Amino acid sequence: MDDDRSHALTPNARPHAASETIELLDRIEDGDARALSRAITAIENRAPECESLLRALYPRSGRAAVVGVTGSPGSGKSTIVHRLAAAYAASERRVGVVAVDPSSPYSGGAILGDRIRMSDLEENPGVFVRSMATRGRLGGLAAATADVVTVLDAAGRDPVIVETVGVGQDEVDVVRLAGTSVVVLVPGMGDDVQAMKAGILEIGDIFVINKCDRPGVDTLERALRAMFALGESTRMPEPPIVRTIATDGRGIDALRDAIDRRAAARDAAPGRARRRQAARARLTAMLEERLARLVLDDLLADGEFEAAVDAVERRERDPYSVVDEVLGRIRFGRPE
Ligand SMILES: Nc1nc2c(ncn2[C@@H]2O[C@H](COP(=O)(O)OP(=O)(O)O)[C@@H](O)[C@H]2O)c(=O)[nH]1
Ligand SMILES: [Mg+2]
Repeated sequence: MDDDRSHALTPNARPHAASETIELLDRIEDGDARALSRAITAIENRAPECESLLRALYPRSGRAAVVGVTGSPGSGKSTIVHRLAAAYAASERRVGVVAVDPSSPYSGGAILGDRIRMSDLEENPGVFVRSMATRGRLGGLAAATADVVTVLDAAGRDPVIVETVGVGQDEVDVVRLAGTSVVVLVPGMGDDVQAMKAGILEIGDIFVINKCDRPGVDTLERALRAMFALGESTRMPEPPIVRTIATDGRGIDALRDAIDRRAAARDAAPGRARRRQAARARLTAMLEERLARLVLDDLLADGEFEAAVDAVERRERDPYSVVDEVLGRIRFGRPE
């Protein structure tokens, strides 16, 4: 067979692979769930063959409302996403759900307490659910999530709802990819402070106060409004605050309305600014991932990274010179 490297430079060099890709592409566009699954698995594994597929799918994406749902663990994101997806599916929308939450019950991993079961959602033909593994990933989470969203979008899923824990830069990067971000807070936990810390407040388009069956709802709403008033002028108009009790579905229709209103206004100035931000976040995420892969896969010898970790931990080396030395190989390592 021909050399993989030359193939990478000339994407159409193997007509066989190309026709396979075209077939998968057609099936994805037809809404074939098996084809979707296959493509997403390839993306998750960062399989090289998924790249030509993504290149072809990208221009066909951009129609779906991409909704990020973020908030602390246990705030009720999965329950909300479940209700929301079911509500859209009930009105003939074909919904995509991506869970980027390591503790998410979609993943089938350890399920805490009475967390909602997602199996009925997975059996809903109008809803395609997929979870993303977050462990052991180096820099690629946001990029991989963006690719999965692209596939679902091109497959006609609309909305595409992404659940993610709002902690850590990786997660914030994921949220930035969404056209609309929903921040879930719960009363009585000093949430105002939590939200500020994560930098989530600035990127929230819609705020949900979930667990409104608990005390402290008014206090939280006042704290939120006070923070909007303090914010920059970019917060005009103030983002809507929706009260929900996700466990019994209360407020989900109002949340859906708020999401749809934003989606309808996507060509207004804030929507355009957000799309530009999303494109920027996407390019940044992809550059970070590619660079990390280049360094870890191509520049470092086997075991070299762990050896450097040991040396830095023992203070035998400093991380600055390690990074300088490794990046130096990009400049000097190129063939003439
Ligand atoms: N009391 C109450 N519990 C809720 C509500 N929404 C979700 N929960 C519960 O909160 C827990 C965490 O919910 P989950 O959706 O898994 O949260 P996630 O970690 O943010 O995805 C579960 O036990 C839910 O049943 C609500 O509105 N009121
Ligand atoms: Mg969850």
